[in-house]
Amino acid sequence: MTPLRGADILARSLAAAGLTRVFSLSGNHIMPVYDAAIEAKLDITHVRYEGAAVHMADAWGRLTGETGIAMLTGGPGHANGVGALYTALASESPMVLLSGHAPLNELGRGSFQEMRQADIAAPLVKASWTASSAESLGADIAKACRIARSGRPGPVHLSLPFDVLETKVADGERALARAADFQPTEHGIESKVLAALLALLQGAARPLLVLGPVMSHAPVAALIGELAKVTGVPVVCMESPRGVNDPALGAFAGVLAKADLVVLLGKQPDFTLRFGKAPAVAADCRFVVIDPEADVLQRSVNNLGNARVVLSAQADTAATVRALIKGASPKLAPVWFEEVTAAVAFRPVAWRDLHSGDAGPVHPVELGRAVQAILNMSPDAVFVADGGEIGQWAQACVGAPTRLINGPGGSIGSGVPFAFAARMARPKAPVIAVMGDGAFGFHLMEFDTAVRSGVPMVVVVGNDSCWNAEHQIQLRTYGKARAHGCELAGGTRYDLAVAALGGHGELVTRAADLHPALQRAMASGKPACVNVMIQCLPAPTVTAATTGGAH
Ligand SMILES: Cc1ncc(C[n+]2csc(CCOP(=O)(O)OP(=O)(O)O)c2C)c(N)n1
Ligand SMILES: [Mg+2]
Repeated sequence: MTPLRGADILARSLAAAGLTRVFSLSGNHIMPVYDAAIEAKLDITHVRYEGAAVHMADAWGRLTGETGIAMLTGGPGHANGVGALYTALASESPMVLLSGHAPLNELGRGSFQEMRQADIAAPLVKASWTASSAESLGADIAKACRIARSGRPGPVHLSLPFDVLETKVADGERALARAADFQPTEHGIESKVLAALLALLQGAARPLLVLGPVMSHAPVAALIGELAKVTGVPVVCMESPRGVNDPALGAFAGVLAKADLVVLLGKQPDFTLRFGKAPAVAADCRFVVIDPEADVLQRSVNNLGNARVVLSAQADTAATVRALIKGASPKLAPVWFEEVTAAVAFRPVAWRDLHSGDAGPVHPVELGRAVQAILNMSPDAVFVADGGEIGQWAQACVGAPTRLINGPGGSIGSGVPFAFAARMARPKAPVIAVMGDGAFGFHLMEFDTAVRSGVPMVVVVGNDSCWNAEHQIQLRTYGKARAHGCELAGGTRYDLAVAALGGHGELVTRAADLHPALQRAMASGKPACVNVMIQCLPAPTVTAATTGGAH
């Protein structure tokens, strides 16, 4: 019998499941876990602000398919971190937030940093609870990871009372969780539902398969192309709060309006799909709704109206996609398939030859072009986009097999922690983030984390000295004379700030210098910031009808 502390049971259970990467900011309540991490061989990345640890665990979850683990201290540490859970929830990212917590034997008596932590996290996660004993900590962490990866993936919170972490369990080995206890459950699509779905696809003239955000995660993203190929039905994965007008989907809105059957696989007919109402979707378009969660399924059917939903069923998204790939015989509607493919790939012709010249500032399209050239050199490159208008430009102009964006939650600021975690997950791959100057400021200090950890990601700042997305709202809604309060200091040298933290900095004021600056940043072997002075433009709206031509 080996006596183990609760903290050892937690740390060793995580290690048994291969979850050794922990993104953390220390604090009194979790120091027993830091101590237990030595024997358990957990690798702790110590960040500079709690929200960054949560964003890193989110990115880790999306990139690896493992549960990302963030660990914060109790009270204010927990409170600082929970906001970042919203991004993970909306992007269906499997992660667990572990937070230290006041000891159970002091609760209600004014304990240090005592707070109703599980209640605070509850609306932002799939499940949220406080561990009640050292004996059950192994089962708790396994359950948290199982919930995070089952059904619609998402974040889970577990609070860790200090006395629970410190209590010694006489037969500690017996309390450890095993790798199998962490495995998610899968809920596949019933064969008769699959048959009905395939028949509906065959019978439709202009069908569309629309997938929810989980299908953009790296371990399953390649299934999107396969699904389109095998079924012969156009497939779109939606993960932007700009919805049908997501510039990364080109002129998709135009073809969506023509569809006669829209199959939603884990995709909710929410604001991003204009609730499925005309004119975004034709009034007589029929819907199939497959969703992992019964309550979401019901809400989706209610949003669309019973009469328009010809088939609805509960099943996991990736499992359904796999079943479709296995069961489908190709549909022969090449004209429609080509029309949708061309619409999604469509970008205004004028962008192709767009050049701002030597005077600068750089046009966002030129910035995108230069980043794309670097990403193209490596098939496992990761592209991260964040920020307001520049984020939209970047997403319209840059593509990569692995892309991480702040997602349907629409919360800016995660780009630096995302890029850091991506480079950690893929130590040999180029990782380039494009961010706004506003968004960049949220987690600038994580360059210190990157320098300490030797993680050389490249972050390109589209510097327009402005919170431009909000400035554009002011211009559109209230007029130029009433646009105020959204300026940032002119031409801030973010590159020098990063260099001061021990990273590599590049300043770019004209397009011709972009490519060499990016190359130097990549070659530096350091975490790098390429600070690009850009034009302050509204985000692109891509519609085939108004732009005349495609490339
Ligand atoms: C957490 C969070 N805070 C505020 C906002 C509102 N918001 C969206 S875009 C934006 C401006 C971002 O500025 P920047 O990153 O410089 O990009 P730009 O629009 O200037 O290209 C703001 C404040 C948000 N979406 N998320
Ligand atoms: Mg800006």
